[in-house]
This record gives sequence, C-alpha cells and structure tokens, in this order.
Amino acid sequence: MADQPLILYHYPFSPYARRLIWYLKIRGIPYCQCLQPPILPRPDLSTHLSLNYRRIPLLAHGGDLYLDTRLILNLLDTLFPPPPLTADQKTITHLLSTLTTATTLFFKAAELLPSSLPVMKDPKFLKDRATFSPATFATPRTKEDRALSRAEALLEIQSSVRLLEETILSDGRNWVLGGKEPTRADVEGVWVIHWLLTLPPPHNDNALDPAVINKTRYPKTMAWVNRFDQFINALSGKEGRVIKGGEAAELILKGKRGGDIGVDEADPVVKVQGLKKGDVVEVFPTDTGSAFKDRGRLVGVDEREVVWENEKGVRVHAPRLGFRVLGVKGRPSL
Ligand SMILES: N[C@@H](CCC(=O)N[C@@H](CS)C(=O)NCC(=O)O)C(=O)O
Repeated sequence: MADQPLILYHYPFSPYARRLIWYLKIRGIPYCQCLQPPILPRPDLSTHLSLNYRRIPLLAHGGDLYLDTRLILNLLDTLFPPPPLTADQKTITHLLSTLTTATTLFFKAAELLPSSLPVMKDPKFLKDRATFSPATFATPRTKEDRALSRAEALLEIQSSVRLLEETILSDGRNWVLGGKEPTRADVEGVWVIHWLLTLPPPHNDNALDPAVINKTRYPKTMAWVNRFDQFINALSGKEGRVIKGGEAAELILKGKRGGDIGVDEADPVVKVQGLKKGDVVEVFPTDTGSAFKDRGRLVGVDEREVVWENEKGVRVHAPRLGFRVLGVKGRPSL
C-alpha cells in the first residue's frame, strides 16, 4: 500500500501541518500537496469530499483520508517504517508527542500570538477562528485579563523549554534520540516552540519575551531549535508537487483502500452504544472545531482509530483520543 499516492491538505503557516511536512521531508517520503485557504470555506474538502471536519492538516493515502497529525504520523511510520528504536527511544518520542499535542501547550502558544501580527488584526481571520476555538478567540476579556493570561501562557511555554533543557538535551546531544540526524522525536518536541521563535521579527520577540526565553537561560534548547531550523531549511525545494482540489479528489475517489480493521466489540465506546458495522455514526473532535461534525457508516473501530464511509464514499479515519464517536439512532440516512 505504500505505492498509493499521499496527498497533504494544508496551508504552509499551520504549525500542525509543519509537523507533517518536516517529517515527510526528513524521511524523504514522496507526497503531493493540495494547498488550502487558512480560513473557511475549503470547497476542496467540503464540496469535493463531503467533509465537515475543519482542521488542517489532513492526509489522503490512496482512497483513505486521515484526520489529525497524531494518526497521520503513525500512518507514515506504518507505511514507511523508520529504523528500529529502543524501548527508551520509543518512550521519549511518545512522551514528547503527549507534551506537545495532548496538553494545553499549543493553546498557550496560540494565546501568545501577538496582536502586532497582521493576521491577528484581520477581522475575517478572527471571526473564522472564533468558530474553531471559542475559548481562545471568542471570549471577551479586559486588557488586564488578557495580559495576565498571556503571562501565564508564557510561563507554561517556559516550563516546557526548561523541561527540554534539563532532561533530554541536558547532556549536550545534537538531536533528541542522539543520532546524526533529527527523527520524529525532534519533530514532536520542537514544533510549538519553533513556531513562536521563528515568527518574523519583531513578532517573535512580542510573542516570547526575550528576557524570559533566551540563549543564556536555555542555551541547549535554543541551539537545538536553531539546528533543527537549519536542517529543515537545507531541505527546502523538496516539497511535494502541488495539485488542485479536483485532481486530489479524483485520486482519492478512485484510490485503492487499505485493509478493514473491523469493529472491536469490546471497545468501551462501541459497547456502551451497541455500535455495529454499517451503523450511522457522527464523529467530531472534542477540543477544537467541535461544531464541525461528520457523518457516515461505521466501517471499523479499534483502540487507535475510527473509520467511516461518508456519502461521497470517502473512507475517513480519525484517532480515538480527542474525538467523539456517536451512534445516530433512529436516523439511519446520512
Ligand atoms: N489535533 C489536530 C489539531 C490541528 C489544528 O488545530 N490545526 C489548526 C491549524 S495549525 C487548525 O485547524 N486551525 C483552524 C483551521 O485551519 O481551520 C492535529 O493534530 O491535526
């Protein structure tokens, strides 16, 4: 199945999308990219593929469409297995992913995006993001509340930088797993702090107060982010071929599909709702973009992913953690 095309839907300034682009480039995995607007609507997804999910990035592999970078990185490792890791290396990679994708870290970083950034003054962008993350973008706050909230956000980012400085990078290694080149572990650890540090000046300093996050306090982490940035910059020009939404949809709709994982009847969510293969389900993320729900016939569920087929016949995969799967009883049509 690694012979099926990979199509990445993204826009380049998405820090989540960079997780994938970097990994694809570091591993030399060929892919195509279908560029999306940073705000809705995205007809390449909503019209061509009948998808309501509003987050970026997504990755299609043949006739299967995968949501969420956590699931997508695991897919890439299944399709293109990296060199074997020790148990300790697997643990570090996994825990760094947990730190940056399953905590409030990203939301704190988003809170630090400075109002000096043109996008943060764009009413269309702010209105769009209010439907994505009401807690961050739609909650009215006084200037003082906002200043305190940003200060607390900076403290949380600082604490994650200190963690890296005092643990995994403390022995002066170049890369998280100690090899000659970055691995998935570096991608998992670096993307949030890299996002803010590499905002164009002066916005980077407006986001991360240089009196708090600097080379003197955190020399190893700052050098590592810089090293990673240089490594990635040296790979520029190796981006995938850009294709239009129509071509991408055509490839997906006629693409070969992967194997069927079946419905695990012992799965707690399956069991409590009595879900069966073919039932109509509604699936949506529970943290951001929760108002954008997808429907389809249940194809499979295990502890890692839920798979459904939507009205266009697209087979969609979402991770289990951070997503809700609801049986739609009494309304069996899509
Ligand atoms: N857990 C998701 C989060 C993805 C996410 O929040 N992406 C942001 C862009 S960096 C997003 O979708 N923002 C709203 C949008 O682009 O519509 C993942 O790992 O893919």
